Amino acid sequence: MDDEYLFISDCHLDDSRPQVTRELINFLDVRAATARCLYILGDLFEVWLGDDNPVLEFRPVVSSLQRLARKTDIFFMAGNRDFLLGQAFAQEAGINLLEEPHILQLDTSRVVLIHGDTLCTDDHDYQAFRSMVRSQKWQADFLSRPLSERQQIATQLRSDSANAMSRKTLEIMDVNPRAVQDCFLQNEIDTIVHGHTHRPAIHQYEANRRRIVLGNWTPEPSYLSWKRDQGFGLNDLRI
Ligand SMILES: [Mn+2]
Repeated sequence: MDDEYLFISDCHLDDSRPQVTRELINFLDVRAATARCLYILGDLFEVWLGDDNPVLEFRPVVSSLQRLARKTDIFFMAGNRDFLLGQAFAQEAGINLLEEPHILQLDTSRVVLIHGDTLCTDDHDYQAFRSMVRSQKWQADFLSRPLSERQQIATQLRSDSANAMSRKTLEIMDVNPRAVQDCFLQNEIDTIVHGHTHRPAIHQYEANRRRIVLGNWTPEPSYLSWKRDQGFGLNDLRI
């Protein structure tokens, strides 16, 4: 029981989907409470405008994280929607921020944890956008603006992204096979765990390598577990 590791991503919490928020709180309070570690690999929130923006709808999530943090080590890695989540929020919620990529040794497996968007290299527009918003200059400028203005910018960026996505093929928005191979080699690992693409699966490659894709929580909440002697398993939360 105490050596169990859990992984989730892409809950996309949003006040328009209170059911997902309730399911996450239940997961944190019950399922995750017996685990040793919980890794949240990005896009926990649909949008994050900065730690100074008090989102009342998410206060129960913060309380749950605080309760869980007394028993379970919680780690968070940013996604493409909540990359502005910072140290102030982490400290309050009792979670530890991780830089991407993060390497984890689980028994004989060397695992890399990433959000997953860096593997989608066929999406050139998105990669250019990512470089812009991940730069310190852009972030400092964005966070210096009043909340109302940040909200407007975020809404505009999201509608631009939705428009662009409607013109892209499914292949462009999935991982690039070459980027996957590079990820194995550069990090000298045998297992990649990531979210982002919303295509939960365990892919096997040559040389005993594998890529585990976490599911998105809308519409079906799910999580990945790892235990010594059992290995990895993708689990549906509603069963
Ligand atoms: Mn994502």
